[in-house]
Amino acid sequence: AWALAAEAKGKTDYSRKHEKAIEYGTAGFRSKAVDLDHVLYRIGILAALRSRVKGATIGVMITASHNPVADNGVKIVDPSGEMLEILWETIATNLANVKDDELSATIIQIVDQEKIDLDKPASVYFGRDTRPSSPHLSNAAVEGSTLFNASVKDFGIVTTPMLHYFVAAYNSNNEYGIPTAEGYFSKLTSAFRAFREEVISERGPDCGDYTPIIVADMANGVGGPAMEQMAKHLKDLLTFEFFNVGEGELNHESGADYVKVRQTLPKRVRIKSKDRCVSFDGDADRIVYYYQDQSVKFRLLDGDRIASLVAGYIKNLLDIMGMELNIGVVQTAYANGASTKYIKEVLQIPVACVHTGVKHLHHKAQEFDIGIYFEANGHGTVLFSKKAKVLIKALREDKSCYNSSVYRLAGGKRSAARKMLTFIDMVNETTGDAIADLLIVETILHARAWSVETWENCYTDLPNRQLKVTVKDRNIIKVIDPQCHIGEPEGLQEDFDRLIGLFADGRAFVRPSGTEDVVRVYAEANTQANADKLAVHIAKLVH
Ligand code: NG1
Ligand code: ZN
Repeated sequence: AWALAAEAKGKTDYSRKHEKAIEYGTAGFRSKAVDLDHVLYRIGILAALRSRVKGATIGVMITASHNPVADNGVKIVDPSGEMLEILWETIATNLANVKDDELSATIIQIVDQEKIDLDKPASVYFGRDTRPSSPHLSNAAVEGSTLFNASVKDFGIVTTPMLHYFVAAYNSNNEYGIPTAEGYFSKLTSAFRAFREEVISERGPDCGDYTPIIVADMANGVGGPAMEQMAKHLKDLLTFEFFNVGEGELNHESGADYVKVRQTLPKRVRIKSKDRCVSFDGDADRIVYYYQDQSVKFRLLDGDRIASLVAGYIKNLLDIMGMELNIGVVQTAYANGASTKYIKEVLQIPVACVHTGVKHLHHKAQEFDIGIYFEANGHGTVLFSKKAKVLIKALREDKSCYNSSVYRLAGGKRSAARKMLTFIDMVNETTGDAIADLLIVETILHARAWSVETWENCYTDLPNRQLKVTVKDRNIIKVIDPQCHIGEPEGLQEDFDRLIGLFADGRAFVRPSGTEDVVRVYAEANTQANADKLAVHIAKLVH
């Protein structure tokens, strides 16, 4: 171990060239790409160690998602496709920040502390987004893993959720799926096709207000090539018109984050009134829907809408199946208040609120038999417990109804069970996945025979505004709960409360971002002008 650790230190290409500290945050490490050489190299080493601890393949994804093109980042994917365990986030932060001459000792410390046997095999899967800096950073990480004798498989340019899927599929001995791009597309699209056939065999081909045409803004990220492949599989069922598929700068004036935060159309997209449009983010783990109404007003259907749509439909299938499963929706403070109210009061489904950060939502959703989690920004998925899967499968196989007078009813139950099972195959249970989520939304809209407007009519969003404030040290702000009440600086929450009290339906909070050097401000109120005003006043209190 000492020999390897000493050799690790010797790689001068990947020496630490600056003193800036970096933290494994809500989405791994993120920073300016030029500052990341040593971080990627060290993460490559750490992934090789982690693989030995878990006795499984580990993933390393090089991306900075929706951030500008000059940024980059990296995150580790654990064996079942989930985010890196929290304890190891600290280990990763420490390893990324030590001085070059402390590197060997730090590696040895991890090896000792975690009782890692370096003679055991290790295996690491790599993926990266379309950033110009990604190939170089990927090489740095691959070198780190190879030095520590890991076998390495580089999937090249793939979406973040695809890499999560590859890791989960491989470690499940192909039970979750085949760990190749073709395996991924074929799993999702076969399920999509099977679901449609089930609906059409029941109802006939008439799908009411649903139209199978989608305008898709790919933000010049990995979603472009991936979606073009996916679309080929489904060309008889869905028609896509793609924009921002690689000709321009990544995430520039386009993509899910731009559309959501600015509440406006992406640039370089041609749409007609009522076209159903989607935007992905740069690594295709987020999706938002939108359209332009007759008065050319922009209408957004964000992650909260997707959660409501999915939760309502699943609850409906459960009712048909007569199955009592514990279903819940998980949101963060960024969820629109109207969506929370709708899910609780109209759908009668419990809603949990957790701290921002995908891992918090994912963990909470695992507590339900069916846990639906979405961030307002469009990142989310649906998780099904083992128990749920077993019960639904048993119902699908239930033949008792063949001889009974309740044939029709039982047939309906079995059909709902078949739908649920194909639905499970269509979601990416490892993480939010723009492609899988698009297929889910299209499936439900088609099954319900809804247009995008019918979907939007479920509830009316409370007007809201998000702002960013740059401060000297964003971490002096400490939030104490998922609703983002302020613990420190003392007295700030009281100032907020006084201000919020002046606005009808007012709600507002701030928190330090985990991915950018800013404090984020969110405000909601009865009118757009009031939401804007509240956000600006809150921002002033933070400055
Ligand atoms: P930060 O920068 O910590 O707000 C953003 C999103 C998170 C999450 C991470 C990536 C908002 C307000 N924040 O984090 O929800 O998606 O990126 O995991 O959308
Ligand atoms: Zn992303």
